[in-house]
Amino acid sequence: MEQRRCLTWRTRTIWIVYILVLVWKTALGQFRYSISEEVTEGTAVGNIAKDLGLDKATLKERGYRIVSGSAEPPFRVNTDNGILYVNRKIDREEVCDRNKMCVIDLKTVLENPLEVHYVAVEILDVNDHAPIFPEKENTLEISESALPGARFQLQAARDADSGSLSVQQYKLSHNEHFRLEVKDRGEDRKTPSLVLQKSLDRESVKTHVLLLTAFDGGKPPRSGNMTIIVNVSDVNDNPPVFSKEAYSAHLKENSPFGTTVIQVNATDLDEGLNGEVVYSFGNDVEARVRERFDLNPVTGEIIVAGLIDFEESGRYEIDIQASDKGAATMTTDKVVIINIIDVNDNAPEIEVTSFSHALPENSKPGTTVALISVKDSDSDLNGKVVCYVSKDAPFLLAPSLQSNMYSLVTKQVLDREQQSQYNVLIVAKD
Ligand SMILES: [Ca+2]
Ligand SMILES: [Ca+2]
Ligand SMILES: [Ca+2]
Ligand SMILES: [Ca+2]
Repeated sequence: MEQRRCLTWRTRTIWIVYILVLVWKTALGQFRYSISEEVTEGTAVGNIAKDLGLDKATLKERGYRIVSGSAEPPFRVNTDNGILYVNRKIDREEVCDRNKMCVIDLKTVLENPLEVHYVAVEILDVNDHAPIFPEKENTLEISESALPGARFQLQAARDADSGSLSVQQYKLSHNEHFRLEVKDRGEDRKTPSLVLQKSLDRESVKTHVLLLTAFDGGKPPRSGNMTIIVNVSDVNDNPPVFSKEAYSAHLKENSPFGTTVIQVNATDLDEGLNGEVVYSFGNDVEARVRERFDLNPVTGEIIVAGLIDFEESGRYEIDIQASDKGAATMTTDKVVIINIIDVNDNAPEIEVTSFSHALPENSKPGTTVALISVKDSDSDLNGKVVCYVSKDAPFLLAPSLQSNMYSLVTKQVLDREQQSQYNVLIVAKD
């Protein structure tokens, strides 16, 4: 009883294994062919008759066909010669996942009696795609204050082919400011980045144009390009610079209000507000200067705004500043020298110290009758004074040791009976 049950169990197991082997054999079919993608229609894939172990006549007699759901199957069998042919061009990238082995399974049947044979056709990749970037051009804005070592990730190129036929390396056109760094993230994902290796200066080069090239591993390799435009954005790193080392001007005293004395000019290499210049007086400029001069903040013109009197001040040294409008303002100082030119706006003044009593008529020639002093507030020639008296008068002016001092002396003996009084006119001229 025990023995019979054991026998039944063993028999059942043997049958199950036998059936499984049959199913496995049938299911896995047993031919495997391989062809390259993109081969022309009509390319032979394999000899079915031979691989089934049948001669052509038997194959044709029994009937052999591919059981396919698709309207336009990629393969066909010629039952006259038992060969499997390509029926249409096959694009590996269209029928398969990029990074998986590409196999097309065909279910075929041989009739009389009915047998199912699976045929696996592996589609081999060819390098029919070049790497391609998502965009032809990529624009980056990088501040000129970016430090060397700063990293800027770029878009990666894609290549529809698989494995070594997809993107393998990147190259960057030569540029002293940037180098390329490529991170390998596995599964054919390589990400390129720009790394700043030398500081940028917007004032020297505003735009850098780089060319990034991706290569696949084909023989020969195929490649794709992307233009990288780096726009260097400004920071306020330049102070205004005056166009002259020194500024000086001459101004006539009493010049009318609004007269332009001098125009200063400063430029700033930066961009926008960072490069816009305004002018102002320095903080230490005294009130008496501010009362006499205005400085136009936009044009840099110094304009007369008060009475300019040489006798009060012959020279002004004015501190001015040029500042940009950057957030962190940069300022440059300069001294403007204004020399005032004297004009003859003061008449000489005469002071007479004369005898308070009458002069005796017997006074000797050369007797001093009055002391004359002249002064003139102007300078140089405008302040030099000459004095004289009328030639007809019996008096003359004798210069004294002190400058601008004269003595009025008698020229001859006077006669009271002829003239008892003289009015002497003294003229002082600058
Ligand atoms: Ca490729
Ligand atoms: Ca391909
Ligand atoms: Ca600036
Ligand atoms: Ca700048």
